[in-house]
Amino acid sequence: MSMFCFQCQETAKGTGCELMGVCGKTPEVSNIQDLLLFVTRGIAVYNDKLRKEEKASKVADKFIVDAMFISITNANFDFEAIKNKVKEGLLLKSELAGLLNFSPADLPDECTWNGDESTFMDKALEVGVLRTKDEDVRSLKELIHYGLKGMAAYAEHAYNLDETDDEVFIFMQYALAEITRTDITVAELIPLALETGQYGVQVMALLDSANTGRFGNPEITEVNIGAGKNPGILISGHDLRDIEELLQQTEGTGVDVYTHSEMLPAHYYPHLKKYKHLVGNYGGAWWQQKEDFESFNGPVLFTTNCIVPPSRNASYRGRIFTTGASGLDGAKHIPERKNGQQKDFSEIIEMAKTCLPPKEIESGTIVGGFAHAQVMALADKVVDAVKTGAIKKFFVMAGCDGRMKGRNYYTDFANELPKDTVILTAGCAKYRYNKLPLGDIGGIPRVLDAGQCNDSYSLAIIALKLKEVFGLEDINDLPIAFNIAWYEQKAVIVLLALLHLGVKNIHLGPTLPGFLSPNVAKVLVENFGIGGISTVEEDIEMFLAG
Ligand code: SF4
Ligand code: SF3
Repeated sequence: MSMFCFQCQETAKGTGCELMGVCGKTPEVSNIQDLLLFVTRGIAVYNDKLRKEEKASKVADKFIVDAMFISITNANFDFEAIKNKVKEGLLLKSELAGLLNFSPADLPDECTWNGDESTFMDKALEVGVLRTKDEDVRSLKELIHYGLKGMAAYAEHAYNLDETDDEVFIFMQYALAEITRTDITVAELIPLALETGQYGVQVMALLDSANTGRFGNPEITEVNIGAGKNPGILISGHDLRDIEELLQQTEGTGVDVYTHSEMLPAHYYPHLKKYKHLVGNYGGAWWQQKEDFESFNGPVLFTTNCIVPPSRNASYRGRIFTTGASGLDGAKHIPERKNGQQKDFSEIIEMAKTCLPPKEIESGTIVGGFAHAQVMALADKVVDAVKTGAIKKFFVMAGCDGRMKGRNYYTDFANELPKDTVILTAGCAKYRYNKLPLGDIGGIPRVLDAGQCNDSYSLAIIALKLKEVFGLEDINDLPIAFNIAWYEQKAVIVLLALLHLGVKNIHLGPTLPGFLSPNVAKVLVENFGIGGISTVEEDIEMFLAG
């Protein structure tokens, strides 16, 4: 075994990638990410202790968030960049150690290890997931770890929009410190996992306020999926500050901007859709990028996950740029903002001018923008439709898309749902059904897209408001079923957040996480009614009966 990773839904054989990541992550990258997480946990322990002396470091707050985000599935494949981050982390760790007024006796290995570069790869092999021998403790520690990675991603986007929440940083560091403990028990880890969900809600609320505060509330928008005549830049990932700056810098240059995958919801925000050269959304979900990028013809900018490493002969290889937590060896990385200046996208814009316009691969429009404020503006209509029986049930089908063949289930499920049901979606899971002609119910589209995966928060807010309107005691008494698709760790924080909000009977597919040990899975089934998926027919029958 040269690596071990089981953090995503596509993990090899459903149990773990051991030779090479199904995602394309090499053993070297996987191991250096493990080392980065190890050093990061050490930083968290120190900062947690320094906080008690009122000396917590803001630099550490940011470093931890960056490092966790870097290790999310499909975010960063750049070995050198991650190694440099480890070195930066080691320096920061010893700085923090020097700030403490006392020398704690029982520091974990995460704090005391301070190897030089020549020892990195040997140490990396000791500190990955399998360092925890007990499979239930390992399962819960990783569940929390993955939830924290999702939390870090959302905290980073909010940070980029100048919004932070100290409580989120404090919890993240406390939880990371807790999972360094070798004596921690299952009984302690279960409540910690649920508490992670509580801060998951908090960080999604923070990001919602950062996004809507700067860009306005998402509104119903028809998004063009065709192509125009100008050369274009395709922007992917989740960071709205990046797309805003790209739009500002491309204005008047004759270069159009298109969104890909999780950047689609940028079109729903008033202060982003106002840019006339934000022309449309190009292609499908992240895993279709190989075909989409070939035909796009212009440069592609990744602001976050999900990157699929291009093959050696991919024509678009030299057209890929990364920024933020994302990285890919061989791709140009656009550095962070400095001294209040914008990121400099000029090289991408100059490249775009030399490229052919995108080839049109489809035409028409898709509709979205049904985040909480917009749905609440339609509340009377929605409530009436429920009261008259025109809408019998809502299906929350938020989450991620992925390559697995079995994900056709979600297309079939959407197609087969009775016509008096409405799908509430968020995240790239929507690409399995957002171009189907599913119609509407009295003017309410049967697929209501709230936005990115973090906008699952909107779906929770909508559910809580409906609970209030219908005077119900329990969110589970609403006519809402949860059939969530997951892939990477942002879906883990969304799941933990829903559990924290008291949502029961969530079905998770296309397969249950490989990191859940049988005993941990049993706890989730018995206490929260979590289940997998079966056939479309059986599941629709089960959901409609429930
Ligand atoms: Fe495997 Fe997923 Fe880890 Fe990639 S992220 S190495 S596919 S488990
Ligand atoms: Fe998709 Fe990667 Fe998860 Fe933000 S872009 S939802 S998979």
